[in-house]
Amino acid sequence: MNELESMVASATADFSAAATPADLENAKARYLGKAGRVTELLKALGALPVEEKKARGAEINAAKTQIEGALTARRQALADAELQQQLQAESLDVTLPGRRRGTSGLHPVSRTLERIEAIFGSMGFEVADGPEIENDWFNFTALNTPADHPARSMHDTFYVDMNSADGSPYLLRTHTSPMQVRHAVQHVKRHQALLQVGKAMPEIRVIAPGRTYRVDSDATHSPMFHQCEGLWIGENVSFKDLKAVFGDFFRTFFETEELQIRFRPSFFPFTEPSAEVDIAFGSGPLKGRWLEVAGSGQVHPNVVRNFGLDPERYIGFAFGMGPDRLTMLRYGVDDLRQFFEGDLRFLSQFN
Ligand code: 2NM
Repeated sequence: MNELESMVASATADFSAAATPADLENAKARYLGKAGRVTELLKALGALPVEEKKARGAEINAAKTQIEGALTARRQALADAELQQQLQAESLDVTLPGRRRGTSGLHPVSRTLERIEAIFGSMGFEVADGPEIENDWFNFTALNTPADHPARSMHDTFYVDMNSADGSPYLLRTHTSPMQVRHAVQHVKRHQALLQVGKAMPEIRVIAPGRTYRVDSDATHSPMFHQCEGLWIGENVSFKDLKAVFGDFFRTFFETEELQIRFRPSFFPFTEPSAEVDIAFGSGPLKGRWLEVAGSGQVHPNVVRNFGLDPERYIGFAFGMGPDRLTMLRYGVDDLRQFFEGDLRFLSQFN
């Protein structure tokens, strides 16, 4: 092997040994760079006699071409390897099944609440909203519930370890009536100008659906449960209107015309007289059985006064029902607790 051949062999070996493009460029510089071996040889040509220059130059250039060829081949090989590595790392198996997003749906009790709102909405009722943490006035006092009433005891009501402005502790609302009180007070304030000149105020017609809390837990009671209360106050609103509203509501809610309604005398602090409301289906698995579905009554004069109205002029009815219970009846569920355990195998059946 002559000197040029061994230089080509050595360059080829150096290039092969270069593991990265940077190593390769360093190796290249040793041969083809400004002070590289090929460049040095070409510079040395100047010192040769003219007749040797041409042949020697051709030999060196042939070696240079071989080295450049080896360099190009190695560059390509390194680039190919890098591409292969990248393809491997970013490989995507398009035959794998896609990630499932899954479908979602409403909680069965939410479905009931939506139905209640839609049905009462179609009868001209507004939907009230309000806080779940209440004070003593809105939850009890305004509703004519006396200080010694058992509902106010620690055994029945969840109290919050913080006092409201009047010095009594905040509590988790035990019914949705406080929303009705808030709504009625606002309504009366809004129409104060009419009332002051003795004109009739637009009727209060509102429902108050939402979460409520009581110290109670078994198959038919959950410490958190839902209520929907209703209130209709005007100058001429009577029990017959209540009966008509309930008839329309329950027939629409349960999608049957064969439905009976009856009222049984009862007692609530906020209504007088008061009545429990029972319904009986004319067909289906519960046919002919009286089912208690609501409490109701004519709003007590003290409560009407707390709304800011004159009970001699304004009168009406209120009612309260349990959307959880209505959901159980509509779907044939027998354990209330299933609604609140969050088991999707149960909950997804309603979607
Ligand atoms: C019931 C039964 C009877 C009721 C009363 C009121 C208000 F705000 F007018 F005083 N709201 N809801 C009421 C009346 C609730 O639940 C069983």
